[in-house]
Amino acid sequence: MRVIDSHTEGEPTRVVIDGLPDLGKGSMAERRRIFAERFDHVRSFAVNEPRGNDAVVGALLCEPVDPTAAAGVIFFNNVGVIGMCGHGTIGLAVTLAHLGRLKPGTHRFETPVGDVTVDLLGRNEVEIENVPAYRYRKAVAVDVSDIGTVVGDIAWGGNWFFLVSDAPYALTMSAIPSLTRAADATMRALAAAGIKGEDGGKIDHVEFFGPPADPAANSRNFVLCPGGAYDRSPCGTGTSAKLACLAADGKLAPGVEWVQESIVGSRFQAKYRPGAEGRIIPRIRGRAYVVADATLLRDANDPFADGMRSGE
Ligand code: PYC
Repeated sequence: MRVIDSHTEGEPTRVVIDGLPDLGKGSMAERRRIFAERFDHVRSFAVNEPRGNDAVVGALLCEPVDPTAAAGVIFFNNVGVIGMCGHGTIGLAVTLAHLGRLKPGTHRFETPVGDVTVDLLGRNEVEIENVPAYRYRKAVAVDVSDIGTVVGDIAWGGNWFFLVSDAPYALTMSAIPSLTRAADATMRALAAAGIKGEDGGKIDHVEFFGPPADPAANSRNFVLCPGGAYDRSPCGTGTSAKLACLAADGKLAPGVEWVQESIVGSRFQAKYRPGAEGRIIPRIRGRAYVVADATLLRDANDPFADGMRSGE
């Protein structure tokens, strides 16, 4: 399997260029279903140890359904498939540019949750227009063991998020273990209480917010992804969900820039335009860098041939 690795504002993306299973010619949602049901071992092979680690997000590069789209893509991680991935889309665009397959300008990628527009601004800089985002519920309270009542908004940004304005710990790198435990406990408490997204989907990302370290940014976040790894970038879908909440509260006008800082201090520049039915159309700008062009090998005698998670 040939892969190109990159990172977007610190968060890794592994694009599978060659050697992916035949997922048919259906929509990206249909191909994602087939990938999840029949090829979970391939997912684990591609991103888990010993070839990857819990933070790696994989991106299967697919032929698009509509030939006028530049690419189709299915995102996945250490535990399963995900909907959209903002940092992964930026990583994919920079990877395709690195391969000479994408020129500067505006392109469309198909994802399982809708089409996204990609502006390749330079070798490393990309602005994406995400799928429509919206806040589903405001100020939802949940009882979390060891923490108490946690109040947050539920919003869609291409994945389901629970957004907590007041992080339970200072948003510093030394607090990452505590933040991870608190976010994981919050995610479990939401599931135990039967609190879901509007379509019944699991809320599988928890986002804590606090003041930025750099006064040039508007906010700093910590985002826990499904599978227990935290996002090193400010999270493209999470920042989209944040914009939807800010817009719903009348705290950010269309077109005004919002700078979201991540837990490692990297940044996305974000803004939105109004969409249909009270939704917003977020735009997220960030930078990605290619770090490896590799072939993943499989030895049938290897007891961990299909990958494993050391945390399991
Ligand atoms: O950037 O949207 C994102 C994302 C989702 C999971 C990890 N990164």
